[in-house]
Amino acid sequence: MPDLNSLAERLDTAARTASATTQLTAAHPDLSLDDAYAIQRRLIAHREARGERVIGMKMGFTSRAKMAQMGVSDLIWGRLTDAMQIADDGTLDLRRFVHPRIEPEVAFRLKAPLAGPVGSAEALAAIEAVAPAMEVIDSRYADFRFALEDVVADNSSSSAFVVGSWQAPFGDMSNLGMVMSFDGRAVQFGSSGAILGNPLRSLVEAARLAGEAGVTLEAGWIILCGAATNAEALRPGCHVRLEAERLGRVHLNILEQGA
Ligand code: OOG
Ligand code: MG
Repeated sequence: MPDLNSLAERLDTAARTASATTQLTAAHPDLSLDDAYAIQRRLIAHREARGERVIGMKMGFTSRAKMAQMGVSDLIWGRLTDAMQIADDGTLDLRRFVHPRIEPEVAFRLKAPLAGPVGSAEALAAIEAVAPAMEVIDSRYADFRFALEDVVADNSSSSAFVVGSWQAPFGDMSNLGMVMSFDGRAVQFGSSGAILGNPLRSLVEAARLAGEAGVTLEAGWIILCGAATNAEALRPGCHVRLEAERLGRVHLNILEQGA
């Protein structure tokens, strides 16, 4: 039986020191998905002990592009803490990460709690606001390679995120064009429809998966619905912009190395 506490500690150290570690499943091939979520919970407990606060949830592998890019085909989730949020047009120092990538997403902010099986109408009624967002993912595993259990234990690679201006949810969010650019050059483009057909569907799945784990999506929480396209490797000095139809723009500046 693997020692879940020590595995959580290993991942916490890897994240804090920006140094890659080996996949947990290499030494523990029978690690279960339940074990992986238990490790994730312990990993986040270390951060809470250092004063961080859970402010939301991220969904992963909600698009075919992401599943194909990472060779995984199950929905996963992770926890967002206040320390992970960067202000719109803020600056990020890549030295905090091992091999960070960025991806275009849609974010919801909740005005009512959600937990367990809910329908689309109930999920929509719980949304206070919607915004364009980008997630910075950084696997703590060497070469960004992992099995499903590894990535779940590693908080589903979540590392940082930036959210644009919030607005009230509107009728049809199922086919909004999204263009992510580096220094003005488009590097990824897609549609919000790539996210389970509609980002609203991702919220329904988030409530279901959270409910299975005994977690409630709380009022005020931010839910990242998952990337609409592949992730792009970040590089020093780069200016990243996401432009999303009807949702607007969100920006992130990457610090020059040595600055
Ligand atoms: C896992 C996280 C996936 C998404 O939006 O699909 C994810 C990874 O790709 O390392 O955040
Ligand atoms: Mg993501």
